[in-house]
Amino acid sequence: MRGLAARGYLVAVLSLSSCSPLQSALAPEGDTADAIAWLFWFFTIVCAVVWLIVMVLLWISLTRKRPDSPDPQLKPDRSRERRIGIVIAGGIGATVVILAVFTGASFFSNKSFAEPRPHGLTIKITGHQWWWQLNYEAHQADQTFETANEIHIPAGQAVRLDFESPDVIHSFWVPNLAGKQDLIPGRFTELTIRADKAGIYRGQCAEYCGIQHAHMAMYVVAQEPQDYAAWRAQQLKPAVVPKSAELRRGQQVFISNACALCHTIGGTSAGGHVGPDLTHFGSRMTIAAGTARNSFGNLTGWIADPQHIKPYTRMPAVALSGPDLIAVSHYLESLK
Ligand code: HEC
Ligand SMILES: [Cu+2]
Repeated sequence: MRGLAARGYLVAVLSLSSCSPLQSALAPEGDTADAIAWLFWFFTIVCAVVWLIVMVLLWISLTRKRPDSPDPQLKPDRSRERRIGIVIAGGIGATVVILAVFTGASFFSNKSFAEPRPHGLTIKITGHQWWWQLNYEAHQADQTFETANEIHIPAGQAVRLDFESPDVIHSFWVPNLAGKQDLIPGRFTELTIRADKAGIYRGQCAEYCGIQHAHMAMYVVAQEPQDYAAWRAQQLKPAVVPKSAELRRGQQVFISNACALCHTIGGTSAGGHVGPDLTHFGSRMTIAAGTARNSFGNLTGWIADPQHIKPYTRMPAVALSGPDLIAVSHYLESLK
């Protein structure tokens, strides 16, 4: 037990010291995150300097030699009093100026990204307990599509995110790209993000939203424009048609069980809207909002007993025979 705890501690220290940029507001990769990181360092450095000055003054006043016996008449030394007054007034003045500069700096950097900006793509993001529904919007209905938890965007372009929540308050936070934005039931909120370069940026819900709040992660996958275009073209297609007997059986299992009441698979009769759209599930990196890596083993485990992997998730276990479970897992993995 001791050994395990010690190893856990070591892992924690190592991962902190390596300061993984995978999810860090201090490794900005987009304009909004730049502004926030700048603000952070500005506040930290100014406050550190102020603290140092105060500590030095404190040290001087504690160690300064005083006269052994005070003046018996206690006559105030006018010029000394004036000097003390100037120091105190200077301290108060400096505090007021620093606070005003801080307020201005946060106001203007917030203003720079809180206002709607010119953008290309708009994605509607709906926070559910405990996963993210993504609807890519377009002027033509046949250019729209739905996916979940993995937000692909073209690198270098501003993308607008429109937020909605049908249940409780969630908060969208991808620290490498931007600050937090709440998703509030009954209200529309928005955020414009831009990733400077291609990469994968992890984020997670940042407002406690129920028991599986910690398992409500998302990934922003910023791609070179041509890679993004290829991904988008693939997402617009209906699900691939099963090519083997095993995959056909998997599709049949999906359609003839409760799965189809909660999930959509484009091009099939499965049209439920309770859970994530699975039309291209096989192309996603994770299962259940970052809870597990998307692998065949994890997927069978998830379908057999979702409550074990993510207790209280809104997906119930559906009783399937062993071969049916394997077939449906193969089928879902084939949906690239
Ligand atoms: C009552 C509705 C419901 C039923 C029935 C249901 N699911 Fe789900 N499913 C969900 C919800 C809700 C989620 C999101 C869970 C989460 O992330 O917390 C989910 C998540 C999933 C995921 C992960 C998707 C992703 O992108 O992360 C897969 C795969 C999945 N379900 C497959 C199935 C299969 C196969 C069946 C039938 C055997 C099934 N589901 C039955 C509601 C349901
Ligand atoms: Cu949450």
